[in-house]
Order: sequence, then C-alpha cells, then structure tokens
Amino acid sequence: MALKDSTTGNVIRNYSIEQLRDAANLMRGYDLVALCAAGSGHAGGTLSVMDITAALYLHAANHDPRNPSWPDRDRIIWSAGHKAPSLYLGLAITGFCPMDEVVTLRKLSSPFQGHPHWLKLPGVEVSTGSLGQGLSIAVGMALAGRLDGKLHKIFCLMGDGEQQEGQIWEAAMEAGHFHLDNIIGIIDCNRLQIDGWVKDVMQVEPLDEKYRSFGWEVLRVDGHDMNQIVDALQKARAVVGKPVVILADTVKGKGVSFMENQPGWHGKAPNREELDRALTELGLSERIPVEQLLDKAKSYQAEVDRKLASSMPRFSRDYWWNAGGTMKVKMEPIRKGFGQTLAENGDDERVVCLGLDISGSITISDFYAGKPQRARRWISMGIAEQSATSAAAGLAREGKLPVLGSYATFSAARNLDQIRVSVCYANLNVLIAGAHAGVSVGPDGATHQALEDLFAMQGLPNMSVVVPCDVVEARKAVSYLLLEHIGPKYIRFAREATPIVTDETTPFVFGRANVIRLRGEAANFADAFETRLAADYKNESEDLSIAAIGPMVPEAMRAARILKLDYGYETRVLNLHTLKPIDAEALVGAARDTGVVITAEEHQIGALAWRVSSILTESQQLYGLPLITGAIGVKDRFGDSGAPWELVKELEVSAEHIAQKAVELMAIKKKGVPEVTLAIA
Ligand SMILES: Cc1ncc(C[n+]2csc(CCOP(=O)(O)OP(=O)(O)O)c2C)c(N)n1
Repeated sequence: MALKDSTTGNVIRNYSIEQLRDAANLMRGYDLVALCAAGSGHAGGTLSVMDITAALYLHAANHDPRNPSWPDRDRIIWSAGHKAPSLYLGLAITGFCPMDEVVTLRKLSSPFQGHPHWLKLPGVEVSTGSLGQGLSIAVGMALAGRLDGKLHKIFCLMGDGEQQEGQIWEAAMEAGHFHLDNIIGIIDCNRLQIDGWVKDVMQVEPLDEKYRSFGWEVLRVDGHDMNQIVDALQKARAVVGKPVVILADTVKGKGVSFMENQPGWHGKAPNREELDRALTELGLSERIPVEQLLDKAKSYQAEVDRKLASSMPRFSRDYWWNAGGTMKVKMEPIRKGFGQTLAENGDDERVVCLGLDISGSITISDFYAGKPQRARRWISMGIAEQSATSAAAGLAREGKLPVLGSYATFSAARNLDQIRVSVCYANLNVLIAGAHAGVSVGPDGATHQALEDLFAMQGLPNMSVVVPCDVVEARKAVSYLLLEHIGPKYIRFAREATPIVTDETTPFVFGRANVIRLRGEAANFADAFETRLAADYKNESEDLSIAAIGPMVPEAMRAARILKLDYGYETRVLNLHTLKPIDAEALVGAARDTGVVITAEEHQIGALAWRVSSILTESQQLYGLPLITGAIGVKDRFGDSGAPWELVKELEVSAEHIAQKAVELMAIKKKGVPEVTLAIA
C-alpha cells in the first residue's frame, strides 16, 4: 500500500504516522491560503477531512502521480465535491500537481474548479458537486473492475449530511447486493451541515446499523487519529465478500479554534487577518510562503482580467454598471425578494416552507426568522430534493401552500421526474424556487450553475414560470405566486446582486409583459427609462426589440442605452418576467412594429429564444413580413468557476454582447432582407 511506480511496481515512498500528521497539517495551511485567495469556498469540511485525505493519498491508495491513468491504480472519488480543495491538496502533496498552483482555486479556467472536474485536472477521477452521486459512480467503477478481473479498490469520500440523499441508499443497496468488496466508503462524520447539526436538520444516525443492514462491513474511527485512520484503511482493504464503510468521527473546521464546530464556517473563506491567525495556530506561519502564493493568485487573476477585457465588444465609452456618469444603479440580490415576501406573507396558516439545507443563502429561512409561531410550519427535509418535492405535493394535496427551494439545478433538475409526476401531472399548488440560477453562483463552478432549468420547467404542462428582473419585481412575483396563483409554479432568481430597475409603481401582471423605453438621461440609470404594461403601449416604430428575462432585463436596458448613444437606435425592451404563460401578443407586436427581435436569457440559448421563435413563426400577423432575429444566451457549453460578473463576460451574456448583435442585425435590416428563392431540385 503506497505511492507506487506503475512500471516496476516498486514503492516510491513510505510515510510514517508522524509524517502523515505533518502532511495533513501542511495541507490545512495551503487549503486556507487557497480559500483566502479565492475569497470563497468551504473551510469547515475541508479541514475536517484533511487527516483522512493525507492518509488516503500518501499511504493507503496505490497510485502513481507520474502515471495518473495507470489502469491498476486505486480510484478515489470525492463525492462530497464541495471539499474539492482537500482533494486538490491530496493530489498536490502526492505529486500529481504543484502545491503552489492550488492557489488559483475557483478562478476562471483554473484546473482547480470550485467542484472537482476530471476533465480539467489529471488525478481527479470523476466530476462531482451535486451531492449523493459519488457512491453510485463507485458502484459502476467497482462493477467494471470486477468485469475486467481487476484487483484495485474504489475509495469514495462522502459527508454525513450527504447521507440524506436517497441516491446514497440506492447505491448502498447495490453495493451490498453485488457484494462489491472493492468499494471502501469513507464518511466524514463532522455532525454539521449547512443549516446546523445533522441530527437537527435530518437525523442520519445510526449509520453503522444502516450500512450493516445493507450488507456492509462497518468500521468506526477517530478521524483525526492518524494511527486509527491508517489501521482502518488497512483493515478495509482486507475485507472479502462485502463493501466496507469507514465512519470517521471528525470536527468541522479542525485545527483552527475559531472555525471548529462553527456552522458559519461551512461555506466561508478566511480573510487575510483570519488566515494569519489560523496559520499561527497551525504552526505554519514560517513554513508556508503566504505572500508568494497570494501574489501568484493575483497575477493569475490579472491575466484573467486582461483576457476578458480584450474579448469584450467595444463601444465609444465604458457603459459598464456604475462606470460613472449616468450608469449609476443600486444593486441587490434578487433572492432577497423571495425571503422578504415569505416573511411578510407567511402568516397564512396554509403556507409551509420546506428546508433543503441551503436555507439562509436562498433566504427561505426568512419565513420563520424571529417568528417562533411559524416554527411548526418550517419543515427541514435535509439534503433530499427528490423526496421533498413529492412531500410538497402531498402537503398541497391536503390543502397546504408548500414552498421549497435550493440551487436551481437541485430544485428543478435533480428532482425533475418528481416535479413532472407528483406536482405537475397532479396539478398541485407547489411553489418551487430555483435559487442561485444562471452564472450567479460564480466560483462554485459549472455543477452549481443552473443554465438548463428553464427548458424543463416551461416544458411541463400545468407549470407556470416566472423569472423576475430584480429584487422589487421578485417581491411582487412571489407574493402573487404564493397566495393567488393556483397550480404548479416555478420562480427563478440569481444569487449575486443585480441592478434594481423597477420600483413599487412599475406594473407587474402575471402573464403580461412590460415595455421599457429609454426616454433620455438621468442621474440614476433606471430613472432614464419609462415602463408600461405592453398592452397599454403605443407603437413608436422603434428600430429593434430586445425580449429579455430575469437579470438580462437590466442588461437589455443597458444595451438600449449603448445603441441610442453610439448609434442613434431606438430600442423596445420587453420584460417577459412571466416565461410561461408568455405574452405572445407583446412579442408579435414588437416583431411587427420593429422587424428585429433579439432574445436575451442567462441560460442555454433556447428556453426563451426557441419559445419566442415558435410564437413568431406561428403568428399569422407576421406572414410575409420581414423579420430578423438573434439570440443572446449561453452557447451550448457548461459554465466555469469565476466571479459572477466575469462569467457574464465569459459566457457572453452582457449588454455589450446584446448591443453587438443588435448592430449586426441592424446592418442587415438597413440593407433590406434579400429575397429568398427556393431552389427545387
Ligand atoms: C444535491 C445537492 N444539494 C445541495 C447541495 C448544496 N450543499 C453543498 S455542501 C452541503 C452540505 C453538506 O453537508 P455534509 O455532507 O455534512 O458536508 P460537510 O458538513 O462535511 O461539509 C449542501 C447542502 C449540493 N451540493 N448538492
């Protein structure tokens, strides 16, 4: 057992217990420097798992850093993908990559993505980040190993909160059923998850009895006692005829006094002062070249900035938000409108909110914050999006008004069949929040960026879909959907602060678009625009139309300004806050009156573009009229780690990209659409 030379089979290096302890300590230090440089990430869970990581990578696993795809290597799966930095440091300390490079963690195009991606970094076995999937991948790899007559082991690292995902238990059953003795599961039992103690959020213990009853061998260790860890890993390897799970009792935030057992340090990075204190406590102040590492991160970032800047479409001046002059806007995260409205309107006894262990950041916990009388209507379901969705259907069937939410990709994709059958087919009154949607979760990376949710949500019969453009519109939308709208409903919002471009007087009518027009100059950007219900708007024969949803509405407004000031073009911006049912009349009117329609969505191109396209091609009012169309959105690719506004540029969903497209289409409009002659063979 150890680091091996894959060509000779010789051991490259053996580590003593003391050396493993020291390595784990050093990795903790590098972890915190990388988190500090990134400005985000998961301190608590990476620190709790570091002793296990060191033992696994430097001692237990047979692998060769010079030959990462050696067919006989042991596989290591980081099912708890948010603990990615510990995996990266495990790889780095073993020699798969340089230790100092991990400091580019969570930055655009870095191999050290917010969650591990095997296509970006040699040594990472699989891509993870959506909790609960790793053990199933391990089952597949173990079955493949058996089919191929291989002897290597598959290690799978999981969290204890993660055990709440039903998929874990499907995989546990499969591994037991198939007697997969090539699987060694390890659970980092630090007893905390995001919303608090695991036992309070959703009890998972007794894990030993549960795994045993599924046909597993169970070992329990102190996850910070290197002797015990090494011993358990050795014993696990020797078990024949059944899979093994090692339950490792750990402390979240281990090694840094002010992080230990603190739920607040789950998804937080230390600032510079906290980093220095932490490194002093770890006895690493002199051993880690902090300044050098932070400089490395800074110069990597400077290169990212340079590349992004040079890739952006250019205009006569800088029109970016708050760039000065009349580009001033207030920004607030749209998600806040969700919590504010639940807090305000939650007295209705029918309202029941379901927690999915991400309650604070998506603001659903505002429903009961400071309101003990509502506590009984706050139901924590743990990390179990699929079951919670069907449970919400059950609540709705009994007359309740259930609300659930998570990252949009977990609340509107992972549980798609449950939404389809339990909620939509049954036509039940469930409000689903797709939070942190689009690129706004930035550094978390592609696994957490919902760029596909609207395809499925608007494709479901009976489902209504609303995508508010700012925090004020979100309040109006949530209040309407929660208490007035009957039937399945999906609301999508961003995490990052985005411009506020509406106010209390701006119309919001479910299913009806607004027209937004630039009317001149104002000290505050939004004040330069006039907004009306599309149904009340009189044609002004503008040059073009931009149909936008969500945070792309402010971008479309900014594009309208660029187009007016740099090119003299008049733009009709349509805010299609209700994607379903969509305001077909407003769209057809805009197409007829302007002859140019550009769609703008912070999503894979199509949720809006294809919907708009089908409306326009079906409309008899447009038969025979020239129409030029363009689509702004994500172009059939996954996202990346990076700051949200960097990703807006990288994924080409900014006002500048809309304006560039508009200029291109206007050139065609001016030339006149060439007559198409159909050649019939
Ligand atoms: C399917 C899914 N739902 C929600 C999340 C968001 N999330 C990331 S970490 C986490 C808590 C994990 O708790 P635990 O497994 O105990 O890990 P630890 O506390 O050790 O970090 C959650 C809910 C996710 N990544 N995947």
